[in-house]
Amino acid sequence: AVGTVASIGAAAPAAEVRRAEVSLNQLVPVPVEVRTAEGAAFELRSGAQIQVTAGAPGATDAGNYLSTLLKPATGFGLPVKSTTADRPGDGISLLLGGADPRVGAQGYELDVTRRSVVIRANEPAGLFSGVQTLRQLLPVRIESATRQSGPWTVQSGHILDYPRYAYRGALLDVARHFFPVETVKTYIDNVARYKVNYLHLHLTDDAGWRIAIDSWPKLATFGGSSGVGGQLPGHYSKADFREIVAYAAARGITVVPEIEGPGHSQAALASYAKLNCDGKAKELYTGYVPSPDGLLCVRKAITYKFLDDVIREIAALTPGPYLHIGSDEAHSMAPEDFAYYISKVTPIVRKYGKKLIGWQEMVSAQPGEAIGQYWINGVNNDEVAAAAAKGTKFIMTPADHAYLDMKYNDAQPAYPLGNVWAGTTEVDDAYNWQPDTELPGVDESAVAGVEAALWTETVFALEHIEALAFPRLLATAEIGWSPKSSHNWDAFAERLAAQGPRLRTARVNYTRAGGVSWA
Ligand code: TNX
Repeated sequence: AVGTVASIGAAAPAAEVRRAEVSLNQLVPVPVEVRTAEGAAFELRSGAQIQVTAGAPGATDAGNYLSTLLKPATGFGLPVKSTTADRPGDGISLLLGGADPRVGAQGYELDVTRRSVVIRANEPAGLFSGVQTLRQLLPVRIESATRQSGPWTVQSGHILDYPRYAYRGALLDVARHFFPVETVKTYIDNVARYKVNYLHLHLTDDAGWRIAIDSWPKLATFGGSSGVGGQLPGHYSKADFREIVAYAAARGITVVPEIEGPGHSQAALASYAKLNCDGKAKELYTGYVPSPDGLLCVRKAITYKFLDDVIREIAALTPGPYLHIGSDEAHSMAPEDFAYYISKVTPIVRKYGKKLIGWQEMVSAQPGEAIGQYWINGVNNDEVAAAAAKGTKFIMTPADHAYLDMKYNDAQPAYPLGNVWAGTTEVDDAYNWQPDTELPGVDESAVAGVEAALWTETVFALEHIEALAFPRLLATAEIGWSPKSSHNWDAFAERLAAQGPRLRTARVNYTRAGGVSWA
């Protein structure tokens, strides 16, 4: 129903009163509390301003982001102005401080009346989330890159919203195949829509080293000169990486860099002979499965000089709190050697001021200060449960639900696009799980958050990334954000269907996956 016109009382100005096109009940992820109000919708008009709390750079950032999002389709100027008023007047306001304590550091309140939209949060993160909510409440054509006609309505009402988990990640593997900065930016743009707040970049693997390290330059120039199947070589300069970090931050997203070891390290071993136990450089690896020769030489001192240099340089490029050290699938390594490696790398990460995240294989060996990332059932369940009992927190990325590189179904062609080792994953498989019951011994108190992982052995281009990630990333995003009590496939599927036209208008190459009545 586009722009239904209702009449208002004789005392009111003789303006049209519009009804909104989008309901407050259509959001992904679904908010904690929604109250719709009867009556006129808010309408964004050409003279509108975005008022932000004065003296709060985070509010200005969120305001600038909102302004940038709304300009192309509306054609409006939407200047961002500082305000000291606690209750500013008409238009859109993004206010920092004084939100309901229940919304915490990442939540927000949204109040929409005929005259104004007010987003209030305690921290900038909450304003960024509120901006995404507001964006989804505007008509679908707000997503167009070219000017569209209004009216730009938002349904009146109140939303109080905050995440179930503080960490809601998206992993992008830029190591198996390298993706240019522009591709990463587009992915950031589109995961941000669903309140993802961490971008985990898998920067190194057997098939490629993708980030410039000044003290070990051949890692990038040689180690980055190939990829799986020999295809899509490349690496980020430090300036490129800083650009990604800044672009993400301007959308409320923190980058988590991953430097893999002790397995998945053949690109480094090929770049420097001295990193190898036998002093001979390995060949570049182009295989699809983990290289059997991709293990660092853990008893050699130079290995830790190398790691100290790399982690120092990566930490200096990373404003966020976390640094991921990999640690998966070093199965052929003796457990003492693996434990030795973890015991050496842990203090390096600490020394450079970062919190360590590692894949679940690490938990038996690390002293408890790190965050584990769960990805596979049946490898070390008991160790994971024991670590959780001692206080280790886990990011949950179960491969059979949250691996975006799995094929949707067997009807999909074998190549390219998608693995099957963890089974096929339709949208309902991506949605029907719970982080606190996925693994015995890992209950709600042990869950730091969730992450959807896009490995790229079979992925060559942005259109592939998008076809795999959308819509399944929305399932992980909703599990990570929305209250457990709201978890309901039918309700999700209905709201998800309404995202289709929005993604299409935004030129996101989503898959019209089965089980959803796509609009
Ligand atoms: C397992 S997840 C891996 C990745 C692969 C992925 C392919 C993890 C910690 N290891 O190296 O890319 O499967 O699905």
